[in-house]
Amino acid sequence: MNAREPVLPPASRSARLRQMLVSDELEFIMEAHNGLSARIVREAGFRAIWASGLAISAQYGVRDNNEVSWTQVVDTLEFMADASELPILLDGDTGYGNFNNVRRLVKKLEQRSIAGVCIEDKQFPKTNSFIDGERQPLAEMEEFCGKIKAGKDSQTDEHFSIVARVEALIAGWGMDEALRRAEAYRLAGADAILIHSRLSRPDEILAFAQEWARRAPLVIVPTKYYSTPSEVFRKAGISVVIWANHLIRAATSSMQAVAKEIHDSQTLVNVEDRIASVNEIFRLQNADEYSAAERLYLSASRTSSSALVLAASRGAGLEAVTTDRPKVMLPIAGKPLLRWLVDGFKTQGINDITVVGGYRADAINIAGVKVVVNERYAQTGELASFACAADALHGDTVISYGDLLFRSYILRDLVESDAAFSVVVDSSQTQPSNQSVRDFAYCSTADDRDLFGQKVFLQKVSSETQDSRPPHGRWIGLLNVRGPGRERLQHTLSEMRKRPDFDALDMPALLNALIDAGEAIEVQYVHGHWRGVNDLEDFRRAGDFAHAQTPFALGNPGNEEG
Ligand code: SPV
Ligand code: MG
Repeated sequence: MNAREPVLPPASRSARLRQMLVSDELEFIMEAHNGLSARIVREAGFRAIWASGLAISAQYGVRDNNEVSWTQVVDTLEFMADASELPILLDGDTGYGNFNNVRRLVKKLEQRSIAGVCIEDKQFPKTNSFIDGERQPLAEMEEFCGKIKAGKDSQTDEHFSIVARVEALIAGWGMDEALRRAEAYRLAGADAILIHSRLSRPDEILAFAQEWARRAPLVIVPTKYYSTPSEVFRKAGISVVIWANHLIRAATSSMQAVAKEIHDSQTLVNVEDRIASVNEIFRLQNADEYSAAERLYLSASRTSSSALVLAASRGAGLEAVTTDRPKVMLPIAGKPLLRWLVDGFKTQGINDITVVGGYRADAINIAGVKVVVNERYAQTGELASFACAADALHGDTVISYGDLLFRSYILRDLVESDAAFSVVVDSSQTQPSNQSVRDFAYCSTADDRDLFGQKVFLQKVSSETQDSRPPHGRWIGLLNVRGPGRERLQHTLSEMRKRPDFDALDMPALLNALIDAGEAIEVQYVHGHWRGVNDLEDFRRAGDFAHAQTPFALGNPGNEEG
């Protein structure tokens, strides 16, 4: 390129359509009737779209008699334009009224980036040309010229095209009338002439083209004379061929066959491999772009998007009640322990919930959760269970033991933390109260109401209390991972996987490894208000705690513990 040549912006849609009309090449335009078909036309390689009146009315299940209002057509075009960057030539029927309606139509089309409109010289309301075409009354020629002039005068985009469609051959008025009208429309300002025919051979179209002698671009719709080789059109000097209705017809025959097959066989098994996959639909809808945007924009929101619940264990000390189910499925105040937890997540807007099961994972039947199974649960610890789902983590995630009950503010405050890592520590538990209590937390500062608003960080989690130094509380089994914390957590986990003792490790080992790797884990202190279910005594008391969380109207006995 010459260094002094200006860099031109990509041509507008209207400029591209105009270029197709005036170029010496034979161009092809494909019908679309909604956003999805518009995208499919683009992906097939076409350079422009015919927004067919027949196809748009058909996809609404009504007739091609202006039963779809013009504003409904414009709304449909908006979806088509959004779904495809291609120029769209609207089949504008008769212009939906007189010259004034054409002016308003052009204005609205320009506002929606539609590249041009084709109007036909019939009367409103129109009927499709292939239904008793010869009986259809034509518009008065002068009146139609007025519509063309009005449309051209009202466009603000110089490239917007108005194609004038001559129906004289369809209506049986003969070649001379067709030529007379085409010339009048050209002189009125039409950017191209669409000459239509209902014959199965192209003879009258070719005769017209010869007489016309390229006075203005010529557009044809060979629906009826479809067997004519395109080379014939090229030689005849046709500018644009419109394939006018083939996607609505393809969709129709495909839908008819599939509906019948499913109805008759009462199964999906015969059709699944013959139809577009659901993922293909997602792709056409540009679902990936949404996910990327979500990562970009929603990560700043204060809501964690997902939760991971560790629920692989049977529960030491709970063998008597867990022969047929894992601990998380024990009934607490009328519903499984895991249901309490899941409901708690949902209350905070966390709906993407994964549960890692192990022992009797088959018995985890909680609606609204994904279950991942640690098949080696009997030989492995918590960390190996976590690792089964850790690679799939995305977005902000709360990682939770499965045997927790807690007051809702605990989770709310945790997910509102801005920190890459944050944990909940109960400062009321600094002494081993029973055999199973572990996960003692050592923090940068002890819990102190005067500290309100100051940051406290985790230094170590240990199952042993250190004689020299009492712990500051107990980690209750909730970890929030936010923003860039996720990848750092995954990295630390992959390092730990190399350790020979990996199978024996628990979640505190992961917290300690993060701390050793220099991560700051923020502590959110609580003072009670939660329960773990570690043994039969916990199980018995959990019911009272859970009852206290239910609304008053459900018979809250009001004896909350903790
Ligand atoms: C349309 O596609 O709606 C057309 C072309 O107008 S035809 O149906 O052939 O008249
Ligand atoms: Mg039409």
